[in-house]
Amino acid sequence: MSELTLRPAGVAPPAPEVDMRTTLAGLTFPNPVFTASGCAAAGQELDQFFDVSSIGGVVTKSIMLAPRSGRATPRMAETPSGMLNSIGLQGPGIDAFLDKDLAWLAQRKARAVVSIAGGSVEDYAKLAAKLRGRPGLSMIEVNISCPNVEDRGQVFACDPRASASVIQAVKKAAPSGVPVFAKLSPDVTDITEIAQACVNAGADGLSVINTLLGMVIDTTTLRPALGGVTGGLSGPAIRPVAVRCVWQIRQALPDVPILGMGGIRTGLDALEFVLAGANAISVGTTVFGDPTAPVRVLEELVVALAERGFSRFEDAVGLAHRPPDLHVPEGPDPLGDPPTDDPHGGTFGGDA
Ligand code: RRO
Repeated sequence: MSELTLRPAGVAPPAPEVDMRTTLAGLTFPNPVFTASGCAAAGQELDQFFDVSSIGGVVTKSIMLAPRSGRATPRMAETPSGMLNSIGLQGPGIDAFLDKDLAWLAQRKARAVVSIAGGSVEDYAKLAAKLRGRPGLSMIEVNISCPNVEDRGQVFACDPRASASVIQAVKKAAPSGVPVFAKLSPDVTDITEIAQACVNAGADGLSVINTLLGMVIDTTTLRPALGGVTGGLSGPAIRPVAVRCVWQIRQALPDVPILGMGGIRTGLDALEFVLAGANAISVGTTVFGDPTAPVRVLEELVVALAERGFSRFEDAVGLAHRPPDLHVPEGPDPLGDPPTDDPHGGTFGGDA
Protein backbone atom coordinates (compact mmCIF):
# COMPACT_ATOMS: atom_id res chain seq x y z
CA MET A 1 0.00 0.00 0.00
CA SER A 2 1.38 3.42 -0.88
CA GLU A 3 2.06 5.95 1.87
CA LEU A 4 -0.28 8.91 2.09
CA THR A 5 0.96 12.16 3.64
CA LEU A 6 -1.87 14.45 4.66
CA ARG A 7 -1.30 18.20 4.54
CA PRO A 8 -3.05 20.10 7.38
CA ALA A 9 -5.77 22.49 6.19
CA GLY A 10 -4.44 25.97 5.43
CA VAL A 11 -0.87 24.80 4.79
CA ALA A 12 0.25 25.69 1.29
CA PRO A 13 1.67 22.92 -0.89
CA PRO A 14 5.45 23.06 -1.28
CA ALA A 15 6.59 25.33 -4.11
CA PRO A 16 7.57 23.24 -7.13
CA GLU A 17 11.29 23.10 -7.92
CA VAL A 18 11.91 24.74 -11.26
CA ASP A 19 15.11 26.63 -12.07
CA MET A 20 13.57 29.90 -13.23
CA ARG A 21 16.79 31.69 -14.16
CA THR A 22 17.00 33.27 -17.59
CA THR A 23 19.94 34.80 -19.38
CA LEU A 24 19.42 37.83 -21.60
CA ALA A 25 22.41 39.01 -23.64
CA GLY A 26 24.85 37.54 -21.13
CA LEU A 27 23.05 38.82 -18.02
CA THR A 28 21.43 36.23 -15.78
CA PHE A 29 18.20 37.14 -13.98
CA PRO A 30 16.74 35.08 -11.11
CA ASN A 31 13.47 34.69 -12.96
CA PRO A 32 11.91 35.78 -16.27
CA VAL A 33 9.05 38.03 -15.06
CA PHE A 34 9.43 41.79 -15.47
CA THR A 35 7.04 44.70 -15.23
CA ALA A 36 6.06 46.37 -18.52
CA SER A 37 7.08 49.93 -19.30
CA GLY A 38 4.39 52.49 -18.55
CA CYS A 39 2.34 50.26 -16.28
CA ALA A 40 4.18 50.62 -12.98
CA ALA A 41 6.07 53.96 -13.14
CA ALA A 42 9.43 53.07 -11.53
CA GLY A 43 8.02 50.41 -9.22
CA GLN A 44 7.57 52.47 -6.03
CA GLU A 45 3.80 51.93 -5.90
CA LEU A 46 4.15 48.19 -6.48
CA ASP A 47 6.64 47.77 -3.64
CA GLN A 48 3.83 47.98 -1.07
CA PHE A 49 2.30 44.85 -2.63
CA PHE A 50 5.46 42.78 -3.21
CA ASP A 51 9.22 43.09 -3.01
CA VAL A 52 10.20 44.59 -6.37
CA SER A 53 13.60 42.92 -6.14
CA SER A 54 11.91 39.49 -6.16
CA ILE A 55 10.91 39.67 -9.84
CA GLY A 56 13.30 39.54 -12.79
CA GLY A 57 13.33 43.30 -13.18
CA VAL A 58 11.40 46.56 -13.21
CA VAL A 59 10.99 48.17 -16.64
CA THR A 60 10.44 51.87 -16.05
CA LYS A 61 8.05 54.26 -17.81
CA SER A 62 9.77 55.70 -20.89
CA ILE A 63 11.76 58.77 -19.95
CA MET A 64 12.63 61.73 -22.18
CA LEU A 65 15.32 64.38 -21.84
CA ALA A 66 13.00 67.13 -20.56
CA PRO A 67 9.98 67.00 -18.25
CA ARG A 68 6.79 66.53 -20.25
CA SER A 69 3.14 66.99 -19.32
CA GLY A 70 1.72 64.57 -21.89
CA ARG A 71 -1.43 64.63 -23.94
CA ALA A 72 -4.84 66.18 -23.31
CA THR A 73 -7.29 64.32 -21.06
CA PRO A 74 -9.09 61.92 -21.01
CA ARG A 75 -6.12 59.63 -21.42
CA MET A 76 -7.70 56.24 -20.97
CA ALA A 77 -10.67 54.42 -22.48
CA GLU A 78 -11.95 50.94 -21.81
CA THR A 79 -12.22 48.50 -24.71
CA PRO A 80 -13.42 44.89 -24.91
CA SER A 81 -10.68 42.83 -23.18
CA GLY A 82 -8.31 45.76 -23.03
CA MET A 83 -7.82 49.49 -22.81
CA LEU A 84 -6.60 52.43 -24.84
CA ASN A 85 -4.08 54.88 -23.42
CA SER A 86 -3.04 58.24 -24.68
CA ILE A 87 -0.57 59.36 -22.02
CA GLY A 88 1.85 60.99 -24.43
CA LEU A 89 5.12 60.33 -22.61
CA GLN A 90 4.32 62.26 -19.47
CA GLY A 91 7.34 62.26 -17.18
CA PRO A 92 9.78 64.21 -15.04
CA GLY A 93 12.71 64.21 -17.50
CA ILE A 94 15.91 62.20 -17.25
CA ASP A 95 17.70 64.20 -14.54
CA ALA A 96 14.88 63.97 -11.99
CA PHE A 97 14.34 60.33 -12.97
CA LEU A 98 17.98 59.45 -12.31
CA ASP A 99 18.11 61.24 -8.96
CA LYS A 100 14.81 59.96 -7.64
CA ASP A 101 13.57 56.86 -9.44
CA LEU A 102 16.70 55.04 -10.53
CA ALA A 103 18.37 55.84 -7.21
CA TRP A 104 15.37 54.33 -5.40
CA LEU A 105 15.45 51.15 -7.54
CA ALA A 106 19.19 50.79 -6.85
CA GLN A 107 18.67 51.23 -3.12
CA ARG A 108 15.90 48.58 -3.22
CA LYS A 109 18.33 46.28 -5.08
CA ALA A 110 15.81 45.87 -7.90
CA ARG A 111 17.13 45.18 -11.39
CA ALA A 112 16.20 48.28 -13.39
CA VAL A 113 15.51 48.24 -17.10
CA VAL A 114 15.37 51.91 -18.07
CA SER A 115 13.11 52.73 -20.99
CA ILE A 116 14.20 55.79 -22.97
CA ALA A 117 12.27 57.75 -25.62
CA GLY A 118 13.30 60.68 -27.79
CA GLY A 119 12.07 62.84 -30.63
CA SER A 120 15.36 62.52 -32.54
CA VAL A 121 18.38 60.23 -32.83
CA GLU A 122 20.40 62.81 -30.86
CA ASP A 123 17.88 62.74 -27.99
CA TYR A 124 18.27 58.98 -27.67
CA ALA A 125 22.07 59.23 -27.71
CA LYS A 126 22.01 61.89 -24.96
CA LEU A 127 19.67 59.78 -22.84
CA ALA A 128 21.88 56.72 -23.22
CA ALA A 129 24.97 58.74 -22.26
CA LYS A 130 23.22 59.99 -19.12
CA LEU A 131 22.89 56.37 -17.97
CA ARG A 132 26.65 55.83 -17.78
CA GLY A 133 27.95 54.99 -14.33
CA ARG A 134 24.48 54.69 -12.78
CA PRO A 135 24.15 51.97 -10.11
CA GLY A 136 21.15 49.70 -10.39
CA LEU A 137 20.96 49.84 -14.19
CA SER A 138 20.63 46.34 -15.67
CA MET A 139 19.47 47.02 -19.20
CA ILE A 140 18.21 49.79 -21.49
CA GLU A 141 14.93 49.41 -23.37
CA VAL A 142 14.86 51.79 -26.33
CA ASN A 143 11.26 52.81 -26.94
CA ILE A 144 11.12 53.51 -30.65
CA SER A 145 7.44 52.54 -30.88
CA CYS A 146 5.31 54.89 -28.75
CA PRO A 147 2.06 55.31 -30.68
CA ASN A 148 1.15 58.55 -28.87
CA VAL A 149 3.46 61.00 -30.61
CA GLU A 150 2.46 64.02 -32.67
CA ASP A 151 2.92 62.37 -36.04
CA ARG A 152 3.50 58.83 -37.28
CA GLY A 153 6.79 59.95 -38.82
CA GLN A 154 8.14 60.02 -35.28
CA VAL A 155 7.46 56.32 -34.76
CA PHE A 156 10.98 55.14 -35.59
CA ALA A 157 9.94 51.49 -35.28
CA CYS A 158 7.78 51.80 -38.41
CA ASP A 159 10.88 52.18 -40.58
CA PRO A 160 13.93 49.88 -40.59
CA ARG A 161 16.45 52.66 -41.37
CA ALA A 162 15.10 55.02 -38.71
CA SER A 163 15.09 52.16 -36.17
CA ALA A 164 18.68 51.27 -37.02
CA SER A 165 19.87 54.90 -36.67
CA VAL A 166 18.45 55.15 -33.15
CA ILE A 167 19.85 51.80 -32.02
CA GLN A 168 23.28 52.51 -33.47
CA ALA A 169 23.43 55.88 -31.67
CA VAL A 170 22.25 54.37 -28.38
CA LYS A 171 24.77 51.53 -28.55
CA LYS A 172 27.57 54.04 -29.14
CA ALA A 173 26.57 56.23 -26.20
CA ALA A 174 25.35 53.61 -23.72
CA PRO A 175 27.44 52.30 -20.84
CA SER A 176 29.45 49.30 -22.01
CA GLY A 177 28.23 45.92 -20.81
CA VAL A 178 24.62 47.11 -20.45
CA PRO A 179 22.38 45.26 -22.91
CA VAL A 180 20.27 47.43 -25.21
CA PHE A 181 16.83 46.13 -26.19
CA ALA A 182 14.74 47.75 -28.95
CA LYS A 183 10.99 47.91 -28.28
CA LEU A 184 9.08 47.18 -31.45
CA SER A 185 5.66 48.15 -32.79
CA PRO A 186 3.22 45.57 -34.12
CA ASP A 187 1.81 48.23 -36.49
CA VAL A 188 4.06 47.29 -39.41
CA THR A 189 3.79 45.02 -42.43
CA ASP A 190 6.75 42.81 -41.46
CA ILE A 191 8.00 43.06 -37.88
CA THR A 192 10.94 40.75 -38.65
CA GLU A 193 12.35 43.35 -41.05
CA ILE A 194 12.46 45.94 -38.24
CA ALA A 195 13.80 43.35 -35.79
CA GLN A 196 16.61 42.44 -38.20
CA ALA A 197 17.49 46.10 -38.77
CA CYS A 198 17.73 46.70 -35.02
CA VAL A 199 19.92 43.65 -34.48
CA ASN A 200 22.17 44.61 -37.41
CA ALA A 201 22.53 48.03 -35.78
CA GLY A 202 23.72 46.45 -32.55
CA ALA A 203 20.59 45.74 -30.48
CA ASP A 204 21.34 43.01 -27.93
CA GLY A 205 17.69 41.99 -27.71
CA LEU A 206 14.12 42.92 -28.60
CA SER A 207 11.08 43.88 -26.56
CA VAL A 208 7.98 42.65 -28.34
CA ILE A 209 5.46 44.41 -28.49
CA ASN A 210 4.31 47.96 -27.77
CA THR A 211 0.61 48.84 -27.96
CA LEU A 212 -1.37 48.89 -31.21
CA LEU A 213 -2.71 52.20 -32.51
CA GLY A 214 -6.44 52.28 -31.84
CA MET A 215 -9.42 54.55 -31.35
CA VAL A 216 -12.72 54.67 -29.47
CA ILE A 217 -15.61 57.01 -30.27
CA ASP A 218 -17.97 57.98 -27.45
CA THR A 219 -21.47 57.40 -28.79
CA THR A 220 -22.96 59.84 -26.26
CA THR A 221 -20.74 62.83 -26.96
CA LEU A 222 -20.34 61.72 -30.59
CA ARG A 223 -16.61 62.51 -30.34
CA PRO A 224 -13.37 60.58 -29.85
CA ALA A 225 -13.22 59.24 -26.28
CA LEU A 226 -9.56 60.22 -25.84
CA GLY A 227 -8.24 63.76 -25.68
CA GLY A 228 -5.43 62.66 -27.98
CA VAL A 229 -8.02 61.13 -30.37
CA THR A 230 -6.01 57.93 -30.99
CA GLY A 231 -4.28 55.77 -28.38
CA GLY A 232 -2.36 52.58 -27.72
CA LEU A 233 -4.40 49.38 -27.32
CA SER A 234 -3.20 46.95 -24.64
CA GLY A 235 -4.55 44.07 -22.56
CA PRO A 236 -5.71 40.54 -23.41
CA ALA A 237 -7.24 41.77 -26.70
CA ILE A 238 -3.73 42.10 -28.18
CA ARG A 239 -2.23 38.89 -26.81
CA PRO A 240 -2.60 36.80 -30.00
CA VAL A 241 -0.98 39.61 -32.00
CA ALA A 242 1.91 39.76 -29.52
CA VAL A 243 2.40 35.98 -29.48
CA ARG A 244 2.44 36.00 -33.29
CA CYS A 245 5.12 38.74 -33.31
CA VAL A 246 7.30 36.84 -30.82
CA TRP A 247 6.87 33.68 -32.88
CA GLN A 248 7.84 35.38 -36.16
CA ILE A 249 10.89 37.06 -34.66
CA ARG A 250 12.07 33.86 -32.95
CA GLN A 251 11.75 32.07 -36.28
CA ALA A 252 13.67 34.78 -38.16
CA LEU A 253 16.31 35.40 -35.45
CA PRO A 254 16.75 32.16 -33.49
CA ASP A 255 19.48 33.48 -31.16
CA VAL A 256 18.25 36.97 -30.27
CA PRO A 257 16.93 37.45 -26.72
CA ILE A 258 13.25 38.43 -26.65
CA LEU A 259 11.35 40.11 -23.83
CA GLY A 260 7.72 39.33 -24.71
CA MET A 261 4.67 41.31 -23.63
CA GLY A 262 1.07 42.05 -24.56
CA GLY A 263 -1.96 41.11 -22.48
CA ILE A 264 -0.30 38.66 -20.08
CA ARG A 265 -2.64 38.07 -17.11
CA THR A 266 -1.78 34.54 -15.96
CA GLY A 267 1.06 32.05 -15.83
CA LEU A 268 -0.43 30.20 -18.78
CA ASP A 269 -0.51 33.42 -20.81
CA ALA A 270 3.17 33.86 -19.97
CA LEU A 271 3.86 30.26 -20.97
CA GLU A 272 2.39 30.95 -24.43
CA PHE A 273 4.96 33.72 -24.98
CA VAL A 274 7.77 31.49 -23.71
CA LEU A 275 6.78 28.63 -26.00
CA ALA A 276 6.63 31.13 -28.89
CA GLY A 277 10.22 32.10 -28.11
CA ALA A 278 10.30 34.74 -25.35
CA ASN A 279 13.28 34.46 -22.98
CA ALA A 280 11.46 36.66 -20.46
CA ILE A 281 8.07 38.36 -20.22
CA SER A 282 6.67 41.69 -19.04
CA VAL A 283 3.39 41.96 -17.15
CA GLY A 284 1.65 45.25 -17.95
CA THR A 285 -1.99 46.32 -18.14
CA THR A 286 -3.25 43.70 -15.68
CA VAL A 287 -1.24 45.44 -12.93
CA PHE A 288 -3.82 48.28 -12.92
CA GLY A 289 -6.43 45.83 -11.63
CA ASP A 290 -4.13 43.50 -9.68
CA PRO A 291 -0.90 45.10 -8.45
CA THR A 292 0.37 41.69 -7.28
CA ALA A 293 0.15 40.35 -10.85
CA PRO A 294 3.92 40.11 -11.56
CA VAL A 295 4.57 37.79 -8.57
CA ARG A 296 1.31 35.90 -9.13
CA VAL A 297 2.17 35.32 -12.80
CA LEU A 298 5.63 34.14 -11.73
CA GLU A 299 4.17 31.67 -9.23
CA GLU A 300 1.63 30.44 -11.78
CA LEU A 301 4.34 30.04 -14.41
CA VAL A 302 6.45 27.95 -12.01
CA VAL A 303 3.46 25.65 -11.38
CA ALA A 304 2.57 25.45 -15.09
CA LEU A 305 6.16 24.46 -15.96
CA ALA A 306 6.38 21.92 -13.12
CA GLU A 307 3.05 20.36 -14.15
CA ARG A 308 4.46 19.86 -17.63
CA GLY A 309 7.60 18.20 -16.31
CA PHE A 310 10.06 21.04 -16.83
CA SER A 311 12.84 21.44 -14.29
CA ARG A 312 14.36 24.47 -16.06
CA PHE A 313 12.54 27.51 -17.45
CA GLU A 314 15.02 27.82 -20.30
CA ASP A 315 14.06 24.39 -21.66
CA ALA A 316 10.60 25.77 -22.52
CA VAL A 317 11.80 28.78 -24.50
CA GLY A 318 10.73 28.46 -28.14
CA LEU A 319 9.55 24.88 -27.69
CA ALA A 320 6.43 25.42 -29.81
CA HIS A 321 8.76 25.74 -32.81
CA ARG A 322 9.83 22.10 -32.68
CA PRO A 323 8.86 20.06 -35.74
CA PRO A 324 5.41 18.43 -35.68
CA ASP A 325 6.87 14.91 -35.65
CA LEU A 326 8.24 15.58 -32.15
CA HIS A 327 4.75 16.34 -30.85
CA VAL A 328 3.97 14.57 -27.60
CA PRO A 329 0.44 13.14 -27.65
CA GLU A 330 -1.94 14.14 -24.87
CA GLY A 331 -2.43 11.68 -22.04
CA PRO A 332 -0.40 8.50 -21.46
CA ASP A 333 1.73 7.67 -24.50
CA PRO A 334 0.22 4.46 -25.91
CA LEU A 335 3.59 3.62 -27.48
CA GLY A 336 5.55 3.92 -24.26
CA ASP A 337 8.78 5.94 -24.07
CA PRO A 338 9.27 8.90 -26.42
CA PRO A 339 11.60 8.30 -29.36
CA THR A 340 15.29 8.44 -28.37
CA ASP A 341 16.04 11.10 -30.98
CA ASP A 342 13.61 13.49 -29.25
CA PRO A 343 15.86 16.04 -27.48
CA HIS A 344 12.98 17.07 -25.24
CA GLY A 345 11.69 13.57 -24.65
CA GLY A 346 12.64 13.45 -21.00
CA THR A 347 11.79 17.01 -20.10
CA PHE A 348 8.02 17.14 -20.31
CA GLY A 349 5.10 14.85 -19.81
CA GLY A 350 1.99 14.33 -21.84
CA ASP A 351 -0.46 15.94 -19.45
CA ALA A 352 -0.31 19.48 -20.82
O1 RRO B 1 3.22 57.46 -22.95
C1 RRO B 1 2.46 56.87 -23.76
O2 RRO B 1 1.42 57.37 -24.16
C2 RRO B 1 2.78 55.54 -24.27
C3 RRO B 1 4.05 55.10 -24.58
BR1 RRO B 1 5.57 56.09 -24.22
C4 RRO B 1 4.23 53.82 -25.18
O3 RRO B 1 5.35 53.37 -25.51
N1 RRO B 1 3.13 53.08 -25.44
C5 RRO B 1 1.90 53.52 -25.12
O4 RRO B 1 0.93 52.80 -25.37
N2 RRO B 1 1.73 54.73 -24.53
